[in-house]
Amino acid sequence: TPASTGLVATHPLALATVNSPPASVDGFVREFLRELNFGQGVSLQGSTVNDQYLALARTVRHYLMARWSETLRRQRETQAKGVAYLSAEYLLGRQLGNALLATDLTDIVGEGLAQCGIDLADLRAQEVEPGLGNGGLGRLAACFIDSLATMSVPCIGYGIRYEYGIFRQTFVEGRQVEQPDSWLALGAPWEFPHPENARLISFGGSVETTTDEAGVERRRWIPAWDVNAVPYNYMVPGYQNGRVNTLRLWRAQATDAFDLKIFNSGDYEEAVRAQTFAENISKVLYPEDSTPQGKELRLQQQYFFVAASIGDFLDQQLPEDFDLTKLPERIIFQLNDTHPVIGVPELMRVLVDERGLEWDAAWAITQKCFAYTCHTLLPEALEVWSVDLLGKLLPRHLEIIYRINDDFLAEVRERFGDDELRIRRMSIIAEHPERSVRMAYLATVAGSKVNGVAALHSQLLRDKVLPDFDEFYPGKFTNVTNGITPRRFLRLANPALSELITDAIGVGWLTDLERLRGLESYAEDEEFRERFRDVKAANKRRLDAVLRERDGFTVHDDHLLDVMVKRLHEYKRQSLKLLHIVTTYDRIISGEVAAADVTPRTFIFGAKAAPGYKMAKEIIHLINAVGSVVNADPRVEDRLKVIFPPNYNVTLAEKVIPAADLSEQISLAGKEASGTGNMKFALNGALTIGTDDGANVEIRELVGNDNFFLFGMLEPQVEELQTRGYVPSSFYEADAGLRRAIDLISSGAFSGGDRSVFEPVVSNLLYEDRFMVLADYAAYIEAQARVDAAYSDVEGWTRSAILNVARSGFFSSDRSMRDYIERIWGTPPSI
Ligand code: F58
Repeated sequence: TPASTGLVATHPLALATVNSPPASVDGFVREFLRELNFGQGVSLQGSTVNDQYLALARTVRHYLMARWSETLRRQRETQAKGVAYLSAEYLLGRQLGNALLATDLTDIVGEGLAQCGIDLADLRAQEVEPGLGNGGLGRLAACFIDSLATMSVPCIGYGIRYEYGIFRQTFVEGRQVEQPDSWLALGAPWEFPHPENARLISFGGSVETTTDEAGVERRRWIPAWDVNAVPYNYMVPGYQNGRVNTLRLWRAQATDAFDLKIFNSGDYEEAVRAQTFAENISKVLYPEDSTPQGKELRLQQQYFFVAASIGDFLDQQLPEDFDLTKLPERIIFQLNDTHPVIGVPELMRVLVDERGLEWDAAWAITQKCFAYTCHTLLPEALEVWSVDLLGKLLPRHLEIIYRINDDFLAEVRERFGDDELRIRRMSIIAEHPERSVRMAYLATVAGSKVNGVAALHSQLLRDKVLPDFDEFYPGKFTNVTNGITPRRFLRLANPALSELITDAIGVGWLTDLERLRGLESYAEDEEFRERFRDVKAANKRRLDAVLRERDGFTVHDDHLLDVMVKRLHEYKRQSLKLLHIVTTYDRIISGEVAAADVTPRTFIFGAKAAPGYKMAKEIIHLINAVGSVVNADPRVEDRLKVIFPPNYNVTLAEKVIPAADLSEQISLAGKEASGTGNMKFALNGALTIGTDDGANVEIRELVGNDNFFLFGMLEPQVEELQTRGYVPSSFYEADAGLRRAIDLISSGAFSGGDRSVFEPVVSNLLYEDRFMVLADYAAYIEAQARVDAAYSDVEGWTRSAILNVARSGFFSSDRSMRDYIERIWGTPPSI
């Protein structure tokens, strides 16, 4: 509620909610200089690039302010149903370019800055991206909130304002070394902190039974310690549509009001210790990309942001007299993976303990207010919390979870009788190896819908991961295939291609991406194909400039650019890509093929490994080692280059993807839930070499078999080989090419003759190979030969690349949002 002074405004300017600066070059320059002088406190002449960037960001923000204020006002007035997207991660990427695009100010700002003697590009380059996510899951959240704003759907994104985002990766002698990501150090011009709206979030303590005035027994949580959650608001501008939604990230701040709590709880030690560490809660993003660790701090983070968000929604976004039984008509809390699932018992606690609702009424509301998105198939990635830990940190929530489980299992018994095996399988509480809460099960029981992130993934989720639940809850499971925002990943990242597209099919495609279909006929237009190739070559030169300056790498614009960028994980199989490189290299140096007959290729890797993931780090080391040897070998000069720029992030992705010819999507079938990089490449005119996995399946269906290089086992074949018994060394024995590649690595050729260095990687492949790299090797090499042949037909390749762009409209996150609205949320777009 806005603070009121009780005075009545009479000045005409004071009557507008927000006064927008004029959208003209002069208007901009005036506003910009005002920010520089009075915001930064410097003269233009005395300003640094950082001063100028901060002043520009704040100036651009001014242009969004009126839209934001109007969006909030309208929402308060209409109380339209909206989405609260709950996500522990938002991998936003740089904000400036997107804000300029949303306000259509790029030209005015470029011109105004030029008149001040400043190059807009220099200021863009000054921005440090907020890396508040690990990879696909965090980037997906960022794409979704962009689309919702652009489609005028009411949405609040809720998350954590980590002081340190995903670590900055450096290489020391080819090995990954992590550095802290101090993204806030030079200023944070996009955020609006609101310490006055801080919320108190409690932890620990115990639960007691009390009797209320009506003589009814009620459970009451007596927490031991607490922390303030301070909201930081960020604008989420829609694309040139006058709408600005909100992203609200919470920062933990120590409270000083703990003396009384200590008194009450008597647990002095815990209270003091926890108080000291309270601020650690939003200190750093966990850099684990697939195996969640059952660390207490992580559970604290999860509860911290979810409790703050649910509380904020109920107390701040709803009218005071709101009838809570109508909550499902007003909001849907979308759970981005299991990280926010503790919100389920939290909403129950608030409704029952604080708002006095009966359990059944509260449960009926809760079940309609949540929906759950699963992002994985790896069993080790399914989050569980030990009952000990959960009970210590959130004793009342544990009780509530037990009650939910009891009621649920009673229903299961009613349907299936005392089928103890089934009951044990379906229980939210696992008994082994230790008693723990299965968060995915809790989310499935509580959620109105459960969705996977690509067609194949959703099917496997139903068939393999949660089959009992699928049987028990017909209609609960659904699919929404992921998407990517074309604003950032086509219009901003690839302005040259965007212009070419608009030249061909006119405007309008950026918010209606299926219109790219109109490009299909241009695939047959020779002049268009030439222009398309020119764009690709220009993007390679742009990448060359970026990488030269950044890391000293060069990119040739006449090489096939073969790119694998994603987190380093064994299931994604960077080592398969590596075996292809080593094989190609070996064939040349052994004289089996003439260098001149090999397609000139530059291989680009980008990948961070979780700091504790040993094997992933060994593979990074091996990629760098192979790169050093190959790049220095005159026998393959100008034919093969391997480059691995450190610290792959959204900013670098925006430069790499538009330059790529070949997109590597080579996970073991049945392991990659969806992938979203795969979509970005196709949309930017790269052809995919890929397995039948995740969203690759849908990409291939859409772009056509002839424009996609499929290889490898299908998921059922993977299953079958697993059951039959997979012996990786038998593939080594049977394939001479594979043997030579592996032997070359073992020989020490990439480790200065030291055979021990990469021994762990080699033995893992030969004797374990959980993700069947060796089994798919031959098929992969054969598919790469198809790539070479196709690439040698310049016109044919260009035709395929254009068709990839033309047929990728489906992968707009706008479409994903329409699917969520229709299949899960039931939120009407509001204007
Ligand atoms: C990814 N998951 C999937 N998890 O692997 C990918 O296939 C999918 O396209 C993407 O989600 C979006 O749906 C992923 O990125 C994480 O990073 C989690 C971070 C926190 C710990 C557990 C993994």
